[in-house]
Amino acid sequence: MKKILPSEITPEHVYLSRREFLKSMGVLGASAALLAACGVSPAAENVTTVAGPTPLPPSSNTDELGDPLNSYAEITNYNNYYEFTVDKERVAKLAEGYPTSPWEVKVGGLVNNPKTYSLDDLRKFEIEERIYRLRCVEAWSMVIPWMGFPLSKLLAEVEPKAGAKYVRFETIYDPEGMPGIKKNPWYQWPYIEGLRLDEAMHDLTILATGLYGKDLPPQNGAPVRLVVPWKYGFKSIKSIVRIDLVEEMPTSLWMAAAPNEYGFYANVNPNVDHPRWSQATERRIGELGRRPTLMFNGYEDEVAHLYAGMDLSVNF
Ligand SMILES: Nc1nc2c(c(=O)[nH]1)N[C@H]1C(S)=C(S)[C@@H](COP(=O)(O)O)O[C@H]1N2
Ligand SMILES: [Mo]
Repeated sequence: MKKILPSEITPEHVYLSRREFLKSMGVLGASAALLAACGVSPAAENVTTVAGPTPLPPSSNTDELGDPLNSYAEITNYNNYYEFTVDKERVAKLAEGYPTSPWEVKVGGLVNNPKTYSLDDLRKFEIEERIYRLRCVEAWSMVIPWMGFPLSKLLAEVEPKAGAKYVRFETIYDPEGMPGIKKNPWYQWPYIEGLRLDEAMHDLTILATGLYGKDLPPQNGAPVRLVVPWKYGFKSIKSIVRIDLVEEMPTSLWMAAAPNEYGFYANVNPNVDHPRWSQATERRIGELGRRPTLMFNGYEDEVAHLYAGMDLSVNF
């Protein structure tokens, strides 16, 4: 099994000492032009930037395949977050200032130690950097330096009972604060997602609380969202308020909306087309042309064993 490169995982103390180092170099607070000149912040093209905080440089300019990170501006201005709007370039503006503190994540269901996590409780987990590809089912992709911690650490604290087979995640339901909910009433809100327990326990599966070394902005799912890099992006549910261990396979918002188009597993697979478009290639944001889509989004060595014996063209 392929190991995750050390460059993909930076414990917080290493991260913070990098920050101190950069501060001493006078890099922090420097202009975007200087950061770009240092080669740490690839310039965004075709993206209108909502004024935001200056990103901290991540530990590497590329993912483990050598592909460059997307810029902070790209990652925070081209979003899918239907609770706000279906227009990817307007999510940032509409989500600006959305209150994400205080916040609680209720973890329960089939567990021995149900617990409600405050933001302070979540901050007690050791934060790691994870540079992951995000491949949307719509066939665009980005490389994103997330900050977060393995979901398995949180699940270990609550102790799933023997009967727990799946994990069900729920996004905040706030029709007054999130204009897309009322504008798109045909969806079954709140946004729901699910994982099999072994997928949830896999080390690649994280709860992300930041990106580019900063707290997540609202448009990316603040204050805490799931990231499952080998699955289509819609599995990576944002702004989570509930996590339940359950016996039955949860029905996600997308399964309820279009079961023939969006399955429970939703593993990235270039050989199984969406009924309305090919999944063989993708458009990497910031690049011209298209690139081939990789099986399991390039994480095949790490995760293929989870699906041994399953027909992935049927269990999509
Ligand atoms: N609650 C919620 N989570 C969500 C979505 C959404 O509309 N609502 N969109 C999903 C989709 S389709 C994708 S591709 C990713 C996009 O994450 P990003 O905007 O941080 O790149 O979020 C996923 N999580
Ligand atoms: Mo997506």
